[in-house]
Amino acid sequence: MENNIKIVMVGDSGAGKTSLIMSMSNLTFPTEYIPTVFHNSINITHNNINYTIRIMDIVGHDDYDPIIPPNYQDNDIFIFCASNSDQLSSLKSKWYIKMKQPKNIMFVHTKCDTNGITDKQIKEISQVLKPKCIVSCSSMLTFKIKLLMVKIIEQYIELLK
Ligand SMILES: Nc1nc2c(ncn2[C@@H]2O[C@H](COP(=O)(O)OP(=O)(O)OP(=O)(O)O)[C@@H](O)[C@H]2O)c(=O)[nH]1
Ligand SMILES: [Mg+2]
Repeated sequence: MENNIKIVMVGDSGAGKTSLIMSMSNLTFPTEYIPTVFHNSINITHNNINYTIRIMDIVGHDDYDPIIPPNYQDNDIFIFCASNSDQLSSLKSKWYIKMKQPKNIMFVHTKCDTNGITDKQIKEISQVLKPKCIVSCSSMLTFKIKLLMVKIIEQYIELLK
């Protein structure tokens, strides 16, 4: 059986989406700024099972119209990213609506090394997004990046049930 996990990265410009993908791909931190819309593929083995995580990176800048992947399916996982209050607000007011209120959301508190979001704020946003899971991580420190990947796989397995 092919285990293709499809991910859509969502969030404002500067939320750290591309850095997160790079960090998951290489477990290193990119030093160049890369504004991006691209597909990325990560192979990972977990409990002796091979998975391919296919990630669609969405550019967060207002100059670009955010695009919902044309081949969007119900079992895609949407990773909603924010590293500060403003980005958190637009997840609610902009992205959640633009993405058509997806069901399978994982909330990722990016750049957790900067302490830009409080536990209280995470609780508040969770009431709106109703994420299946919440991970605070730092691409820069490669902190909890592996955990995030495991959570993605667990979420995928859950969706297959
Ligand atoms: N301190 C810190 N900075 C980070 C971290 N991750 C990303 N950054 C910085 O945040 C900035 C934005 O990161 P990107 O990954 O390009 O953000 P993005 O969400 O892809 O932005 P767009 O492509 O414009 O939508 C860059 O300057 C990164 O170096 C982190 O974990 N900690
Ligand atoms: Mg980017």
